[in-house]
Amino acid sequence: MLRKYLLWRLGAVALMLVLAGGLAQAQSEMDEVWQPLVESLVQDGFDAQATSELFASQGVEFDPGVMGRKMKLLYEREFDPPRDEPEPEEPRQRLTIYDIHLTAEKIADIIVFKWEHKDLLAQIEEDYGVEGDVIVAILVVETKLGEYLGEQTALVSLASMAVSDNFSQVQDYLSEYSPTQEQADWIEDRQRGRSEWAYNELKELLLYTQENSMDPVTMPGSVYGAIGLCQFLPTNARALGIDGDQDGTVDLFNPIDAAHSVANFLKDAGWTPDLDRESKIRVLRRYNNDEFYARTILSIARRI
Ligand SMILES: [Ca+2]
Repeated sequence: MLRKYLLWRLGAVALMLVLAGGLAQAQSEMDEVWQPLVESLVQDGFDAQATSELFASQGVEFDPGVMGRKMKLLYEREFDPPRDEPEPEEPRQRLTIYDIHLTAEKIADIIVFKWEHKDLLAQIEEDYGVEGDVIVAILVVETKLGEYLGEQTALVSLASMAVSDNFSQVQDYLSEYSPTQEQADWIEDRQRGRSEWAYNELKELLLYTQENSMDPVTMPGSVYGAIGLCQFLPTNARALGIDGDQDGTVDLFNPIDAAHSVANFLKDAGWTPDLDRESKIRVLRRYNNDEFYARTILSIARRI
C-alpha cells in the first residue's frame, strides 16, 4: 500500500516537474520585457499559461520604435528643436486626395466592390441610415478596401506601447536633440498616459480575438493597434462591431462585417440621412478626429 502511495507521489511529482518545465520553457523563450505585462494581464483575469505562451510566440517581439517614434513627434511639436535637415527650398506640392485615393486602378476596384456589394450597401442604408458611398469611401481611405491592413500586428503595437512607460526606452529616438531633464520628464509623462491607453486596448484586443476565435499573433494592425478593413481600435471592435453576415463572429477583416460595423459606428455617433454637410463632418471626426480626413471622406463619397 505504502509502495503504491509512494509511486503515486513520485508520479505526481514527476508530472508537476514536467508541467513546471513546460511553463518555465515558455517563459524562458519569452522576452523578459513582456514579464510585467503578462503579470498584469494575469492579475486582470487572463489565463497565465495561455498568456505566457502568447508572448513567447514567434513574431511577438518588443518594438521600442512604436513609442519611440511617437514621442519624437510629440517632442518636436512641443519644443520645436532646431533640425539637422535643411528646409526644402520650395514647398512640396501637397498631393490632392484624388491623387492618393482615386487613381485609375483604385477607381476600378471601387466599381467592382460597389457592384459586388450593391445589395449589402442598399441594406445598410436602410438599416442604419448611412449612405453606402460613405461606407465605401471610409474603407477606401482606411485600407484601400482591405489591400493595406497595417505593417505589423496590433498585438505587437499595443503590447510594445504598454511596456514603454520609461524614458530610457525611447531615449535613442531623441538622441539628436539631447533633451533636458525637464523635457525628459515631460516625455515620460506622455509615455505613461499612452502606455495605460495601450494596455486597455491590448486587453480589449485579447478579448475580441478570444470571443471571435481569431489569432492575435498573426492579425495585422496599424502602428496604433487599429484592425480590419475599417481600422477600428479594439475597444470599438467590441463595443460597435457587427456580425453582418451572421456567421457567429464579428470579423472586421470580412467586408460585410466591416461595412456593417462602420455604419453602426456612424449611427451611434449621431449620423442620420438628413444631416447637413457640416454635421456630417462633425460625426466623421468621431471616426477620425481630423478635419481634412472628414472632408476627404465626403468628397470621395460624392465622386464614386
Ligand atoms: Ca461575421
